[in-house]
Amino acid sequence: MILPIITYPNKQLKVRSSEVTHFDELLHRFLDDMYETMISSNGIGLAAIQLANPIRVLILCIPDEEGNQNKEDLIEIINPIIHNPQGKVMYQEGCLSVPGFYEDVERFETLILHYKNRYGEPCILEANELLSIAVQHEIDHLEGKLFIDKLTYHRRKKFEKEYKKALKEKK
Ligand code: Y12
Ligand code: CO
Repeated sequence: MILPIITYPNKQLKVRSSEVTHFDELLHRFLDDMYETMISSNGIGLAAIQLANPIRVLILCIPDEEGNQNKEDLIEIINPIIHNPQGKVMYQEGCLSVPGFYEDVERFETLILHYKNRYGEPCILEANELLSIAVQHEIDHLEGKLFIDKLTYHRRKKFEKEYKKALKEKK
C-alpha cells in the first residue's frame, strides 16, 4: 500500500523516533509499504517518520551503475548506530519531504553501521559513497532533523523564501 509522505513544514518531521522492540508481522507490513511508497515517489531512501510513524526504521535502495533500482539492493535498517565515521564529502541532497529543493550538504565519507534487520537479527554494514551519505540523511530523520537544518543562515533564509513561494504557487 502506498502511504502519504508528510512534507516540510509539518512539525511531525521534528519528532525523535523511538527504538523498535517488536519485529513482528505489523513491522514487516509497514516495511513493505515503505518500499512501495519510496519506489512510487522515485526515492532512494525513506525514514518511517516521513510516513508519520515515529519508529527507528529506514530503508535505502541505491541505484546501480545504469541508474536502475533493484529490489535485491534494498536495505532495511532498524535501530541503527553509526561507528567510526571518517572523512568529509559534500553532496547535493534531496528529500521526499522537501520536494523540489536540493542543496549541498557536508557528510562523513565512510562509516560502519550496526543495525537490526526485519527479523531483529544484528547486522553490520560498511558504507561509502552515496550509501554512506543516504544513511546519514535518513538517520538524521530519526533524530527529527532535515538536511535543510544543516544549511548556513543565509542559505536557509533563501530556502524558506523559495519554498514558501513554491507552496503558494502550488495552491
Ligand atoms: C542524497 C542524500 C539522501 C538521499 C536519500 C533520500 N532522498 C530521496 O530519495 C529523494 C528523492 C526525491 C525524489 C523526487 O522525485 C523525482 O525525482 C520524480 C524529488 O522531486 C521533487 O521533489 C519534485 C525530490 C527528491 C538521496 C541523495
Ligand atoms: Co529525507
